Amino acid sequence: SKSYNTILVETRGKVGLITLNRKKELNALSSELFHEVNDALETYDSDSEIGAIVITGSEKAFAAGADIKEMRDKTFAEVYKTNFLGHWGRINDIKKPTIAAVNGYALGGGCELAMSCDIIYAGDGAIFGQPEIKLGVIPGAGGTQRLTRAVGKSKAMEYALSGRPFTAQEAEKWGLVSKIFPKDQLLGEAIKLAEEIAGFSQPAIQACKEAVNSAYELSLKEGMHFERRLFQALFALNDKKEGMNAFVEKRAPKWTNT
Ligand code: CO8
Repeated sequence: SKSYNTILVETRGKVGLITLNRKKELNALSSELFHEVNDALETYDSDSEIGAIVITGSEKAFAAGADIKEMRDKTFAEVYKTNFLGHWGRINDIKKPTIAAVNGYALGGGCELAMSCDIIYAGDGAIFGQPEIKLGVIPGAGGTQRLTRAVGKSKAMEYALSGRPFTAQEAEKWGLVSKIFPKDQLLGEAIKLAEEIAGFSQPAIQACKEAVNSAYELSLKEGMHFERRLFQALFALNDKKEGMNAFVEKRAPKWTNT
């Protein structure tokens, strides 16, 4: 696999694992790091052997946010004209399921990166937050949008306006995080889930992700319509035939992703 400066990539069966690797800087999300994450995500997304992607950091930090040292001297004109960090949005176009395995700090852009993933699993000591207000700015990659949709207005306001951190236990209780594990078991559990997902028919998984994501964009009526149309469309797949035949014949299905 490719070698990068700020991340490690490794394939585990059908799972692509991306490990943020600026340990000393607590995985501060420099432009270079995010470009490398995008490149790794897009490479896995177009690799037919890969069915799901896990993003993780170190034990101390998933990521402590955008790189403040990189941002410090930038002016409005500069960031506006170059659409600074606009490339962070590329993760939203990844078709395969992404799981964030969060140990330690997930602050600012780190919290936003985790929220950009489809599922968040957290280690029991993980700390989340949107502390941008303390730097005289606001979240820029979904902290005011995804957090609000995930936990509701009052909590999103409370934490974005105060910059206070919140714990893995709180995040799980509010539904931002789907499960918590002891920190040394976290990555194994995230990979296990990813393996399970990667074991299904890829086009069905892709449709399922697309349908869930549409719940953020569409009215209930339009979303139900879109879901039903995707459901019906999947009847065109060989994998639909195989999945249902295998059930009736009491055997394991052999997916062909067609
Ligand atoms: N950027 C740059 N360097 C960082 C960052 C960061 N976000 N976080 C930590 N570091 C560096 C520290 O400067 C330090 O470096 P050095 O050793 O050279 O002094 C090293 O990492 C270790 O950090 P600490 O010594 O501070 O470690 P502590 O254990 O004392 O504290 C904390 C850990 C609490 C996580 C602390 O480091 C901290 O508060 N970090 C900053 C958190 C933060 O404010 N994050 C938000 C950044 S702004 C943002 O993310 C905006 C996203 C917008 C995206 C827009 C896309 C379009």
